[in-house]
Formats: sequence, C-alpha cells, structure tokens
Amino acid sequence: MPRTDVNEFKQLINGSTRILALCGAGLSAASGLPTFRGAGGLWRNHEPTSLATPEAFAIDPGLVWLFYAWRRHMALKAKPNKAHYALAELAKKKEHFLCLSQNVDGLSPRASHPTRSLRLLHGNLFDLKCFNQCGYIEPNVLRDPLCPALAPAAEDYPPDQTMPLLDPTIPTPKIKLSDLPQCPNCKEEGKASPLRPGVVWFGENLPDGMLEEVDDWVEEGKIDVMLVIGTAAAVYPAAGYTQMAKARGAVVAVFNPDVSARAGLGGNDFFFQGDSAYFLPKVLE
Ligand code: BJW
Repeated sequence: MPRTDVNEFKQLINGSTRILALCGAGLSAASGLPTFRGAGGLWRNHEPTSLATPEAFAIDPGLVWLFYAWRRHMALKAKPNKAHYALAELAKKKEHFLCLSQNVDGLSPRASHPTRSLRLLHGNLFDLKCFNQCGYIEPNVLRDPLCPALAPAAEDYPPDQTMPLLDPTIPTPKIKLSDLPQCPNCKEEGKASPLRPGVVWFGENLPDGMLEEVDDWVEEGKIDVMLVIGTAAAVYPAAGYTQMAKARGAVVAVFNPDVSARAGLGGNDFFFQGDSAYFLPKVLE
C-alpha cells in the first residue's frame, strides 16, 4: 500500500533536488472547471474527447468552436486555486523542478508559475491557429465572445438556470463557416481557412520540440520525486512520464480523489486521496 503521511512527504520534498510534476484537469477542478472523464464529463451528450479531434472540427467546426468558446469563457471567469499557487511557489524555490501540464485553461500561468519550469503539453485555449496549417498563430486572444456567432457560449446565467447551450434538448445554433474566425494569411492568398483553438487534439503532435525537451530533462539524471496531480493518465505521451520517472528512481506521489488513481503505486510511493487544492498546499508549504 502507498504511504499517506503528509509530514513524511513534506520532509521528502524538502530534501529533494530534481522534481517532476504531471498535471491534469483535476488540478483545475477546485477552480470550477470540469474534467474530461468521469462525473460531469459530458458536454451536451458528447464525450468532450470526441470533439477534441481535427476530424470533428472538419465535420462541424461550429459545434467544436461552441465547445471551445464555452471552455474559454469558463476559464476566463475561473481563478487559479491553491494548488496552482503551491506549484508556482515550488517552482520559485526549486531550481530543478519541471511541471508538465496537460491543461489548456491558462490557470497555471495566471498563478504566476515561472515559464522556465512550466510546459503546456496540450497547448493553450487562448491561442488561435490556422486550421489549414499555414503556420499563422495569434497568441493569447482573450476577447470573449471571440466573435458574434460564438456569443451563445459566453453568456452567464444564475446557478439555478441551465445555459441553453448546455441543454441537449435545445439544438445548438448552426454557425456558418464564414461566421467563424478566419485565418488572415490564407485570406490574403485568396484561400479560406478557419482559425481553430491552439490546443493539441488526438492524433496531433505536441508543440514543436516539446517531447525532445522533456526527454532531455528526464534523462539528465536521477529524479527524486514525481508529483501526479489530477490526471486520469489515460492520454499519451503524458501518461508515460510516470514510468519514465520511476525508471530514474523517483518516488511517485499521486493527488487524486479517485482511488483507482493509485494503481501501479508501490509501498515507497504516496497517495493523497482528495482534492489537490487541499493536499498540495499542505505538502508543499
Ligand atoms: C481531481 C479532482 C480534484 C477530479 N483534485 N484530482 C501510445 C499508446 C496508445 C495511444 C497513443 C500512444 N501515443 C499516442 C497515442 C494516441 C493518443 C492517445 O493517447 N490516445 C489515448 C486515448 C490512448 N495521443 C495523441 O494523439 C497525442 N499525440 C501524439 O502522441 O502525437 C504523436 C502520435 C500520434 C498518433 C499516434 C501515435 C503518436 C495527443 C494527445 C492530445 C490530447 N488532447 C486532449 C484535448 C486537448 C484540448 C482540450 O483541452 O480540449 O487533452 S484530450 C484530453 O485528455 C485533454 C487532456 O489534457 C487529456 C488528459 O486528461 P486529464 O487531464 O487526465 O483529465 P481527465 O478528465 O481524464 O482526468 C481528471 C482526473 O482528475 C481524474 O482522475 C479525476 O479523478 C481527477 N480529479 N477532481 C485532484 N479536485
């Protein structure tokens, strides 16, 4: 059985030099953002991951954009929680700390997590890029709604009312391709291409150089501790990093309310079952 003692883990972290963290959607759960899998994971009866593909965008760009416009709106309204801040503080204290985040919500950067120790494996909701891959990227576009056609995804309702966009019995507004944000580069060349969110969808490569950079860091030497925070670890390459860290000697500490997340942990590892916004500040203070 993995260990659960907060003080024992605090001592281990204090004496550690090289620390790797892998974060997932559960890190932002306490900020009110839904996770992909498990309870509350459906969006209008769609598995969110079924919308996170280039194929889904090609078939119905309006639907996929409404999903992402809603996510952008939610993320803009959300605030970083204590776990985001605790990781940002750890990054300031430890020179050899690398935090790999699968999250695209911008909350770690907004918690002032130093960029030198933060890698956004799956991109960023607020970057826009050309769907036809001409190379055009518009970084950090915070406009909300992004365009008039996406306004239904950026409305606020009182907690006792369901937003019409989230009610699967109400059809989604049909959005014409020409009413979505367009790539200005392609337009100039007389070709039309929509812009898409700057995130990494299934079947797509991670941002340029990211895999090589992480592999180099992992291979540099012994890893003392690996923190696995709020992720179902179901998506590669991210899911493979825990085994890589173990092979480099790391003691693994999992922060997750779901007991199934402790599968694969040994007696030397730690499992903190619960909200990462509760446990991370406790063990990292
Ligand atoms: C809490 C909590 C609280 C709740 N506190 N915790 C090797 C083997 C098999 C397949 C592959 C492979 N290598 C590559 C693949 C293909 C594919 C893949 O992994 N498929 C799997 C289905 C197996 N991977 C890719 O395509 C990747 N690209 C790639 O590898 O390129 C090269 C290549 C391509 C093709 C073939 C081979 C090589 C790209 C993956 C991109 C994933 N993109 C998404 C969408 C991003 C945009 C968006 O946000 O919409 O990323 S999918 C989605 O899943 C999103 C997430 O970042 C990712 C991970 O989810 P996460 O964060 O773990 O969330 P959940 O919901 O799953 O878990 C939340 C957890 O929190 C739960 O455990 C809760 O219990 C917990 N929790 N409350 C703490 N308060």
